[in-house]
Amino acid sequence: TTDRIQNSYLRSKVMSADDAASLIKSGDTVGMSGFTGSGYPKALPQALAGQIEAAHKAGDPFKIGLWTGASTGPELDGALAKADAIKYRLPYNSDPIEREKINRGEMEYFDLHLSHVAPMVWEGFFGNLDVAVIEVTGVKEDGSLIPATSIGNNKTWIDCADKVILEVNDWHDERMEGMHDIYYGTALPPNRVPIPMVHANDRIGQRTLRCDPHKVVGIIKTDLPDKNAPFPPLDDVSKTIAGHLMEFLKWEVQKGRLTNKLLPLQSGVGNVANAVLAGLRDSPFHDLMAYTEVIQDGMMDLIDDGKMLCASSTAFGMSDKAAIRFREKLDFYRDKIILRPQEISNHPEVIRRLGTISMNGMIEADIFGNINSTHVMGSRIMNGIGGSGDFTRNAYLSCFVSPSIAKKGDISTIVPHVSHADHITQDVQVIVTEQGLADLRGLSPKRRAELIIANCSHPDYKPQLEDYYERAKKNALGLHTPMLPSEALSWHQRFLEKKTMRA
Ligand code: 0RQ
Repeated sequence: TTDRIQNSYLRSKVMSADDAASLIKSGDTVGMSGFTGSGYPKALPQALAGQIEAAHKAGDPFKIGLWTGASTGPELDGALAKADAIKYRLPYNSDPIEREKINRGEMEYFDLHLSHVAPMVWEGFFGNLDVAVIEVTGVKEDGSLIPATSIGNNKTWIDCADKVILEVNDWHDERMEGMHDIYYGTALPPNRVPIPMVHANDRIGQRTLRCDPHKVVGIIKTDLPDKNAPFPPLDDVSKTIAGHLMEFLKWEVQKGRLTNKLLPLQSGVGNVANAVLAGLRDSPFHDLMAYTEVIQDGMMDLIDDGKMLCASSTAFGMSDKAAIRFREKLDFYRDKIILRPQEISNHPEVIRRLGTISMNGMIEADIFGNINSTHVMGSRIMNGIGGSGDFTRNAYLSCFVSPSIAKKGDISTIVPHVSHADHITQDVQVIVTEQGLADLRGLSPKRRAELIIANCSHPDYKPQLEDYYERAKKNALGLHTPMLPSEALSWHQRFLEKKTMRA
């Protein structure tokens, strides 16, 4: 990979992963690249994990703080969590080992809106960033960096960190150069100015990341693949949910509130979201755009079909198959895909201006339309809020999709009251399960409850919800949002005691 490092000064910084890892000290806060299974460093975190394990054996309680874009791969989060190397983590995680450690109380985790991370780091809210570890495709002669398959917070880590370590990864296709759009116009209050973006496919920045060469203390050469997770075949429940949403969007077109080009789409992670994208393939909609944070298989299919003109994102989240296709057809995709820093891909101002249609998964919804995206039974973190809050509050249409039951029917995802609130009722416009869709726009809490119970709840739980709601209407203190505090979380308590929410 030497020729991928075109700057001769930086070429002199090439070293082994072990040597680079030894530049990180106990107590350091490290900002690493990575968003979903894309563009995260792979060699250094594993070397660092080995060194930290050895330090622990020698009685040294070595730990670091770890900041990223979002979730990463097993070579990063998995390896460091396994080595008990992380004291503090932000802003999003989906690694199973790390999840266990967080839920056992062995690791501190701070979950925040993905668009907030970069500005809050700049504002100094989280303290000093000691080291940035960034995977890139190449280094240009002027020292600027060609990004890889995700941007995430890389710009901010490189700008804010005292030291920078690079992983130049040969596995990434050099032809990706030009797909990135790095905007350097953000500033802190009171000096902020509007972000000059009015279409999802506007380019407002530059193709490469700036980096002061004198901050670079080490470069590692690798050829390790991203971790692309397979998508299982679409199941009937997901297809039914997608079908309800397609009908709804067609109705919006009929009403004249949308055209067949819709508005820029944001789609969350997971199978249901992928099924919704698949549903768009056989729909009358065309000339679609995406303004999202993860480009997954379903979106690539839409671009291949000619249904989608452009997708703006901060990362890929592809299956192995889609990753191969991406390489084969990279010249075709180059002007149709734009990767941006996550403070721009998820920026509330831009999302509000473009008017996105956002579709995200959920853990549970309550009968008034509050959404829990993050916690099982109120206390066990699943992943994090990710970008769902950035998009939900600011979208033109904010939708949540989920099967109406989980864990073989022992859990109803429609409950009297959410056990944790991530998205409040005022932000949530549409809820869809395989049972049906509730369009909540303009409805008072009581009308929302009637519609959610009638359209979205599973038949096994509908009578139970109706019973609760009828009693709440009789006995609640106020009849604006009829709620019985002593019973509101009783379904969750029943599950904890009896392993089922069924009465
Ligand atoms: O667990 O795999 O052990 O069976 O949760 O559930 O139904 O497969 O749905 O993959 O879409 O995930 C909210 C977690 C949904 C996701 C969440 C269990 C269920 C299963 C997964 P098993 P499904 P999904 C852009 C936007 C927040 C971040 C976000 C998420 C597992 O969508 O992380 O939106 N969202 N980002 O059995 C107990 C319930 C449950 C439940 C589901 N009520 N109680 N367990 N499960 N409902 C992307 C980024 O920000 C990067």
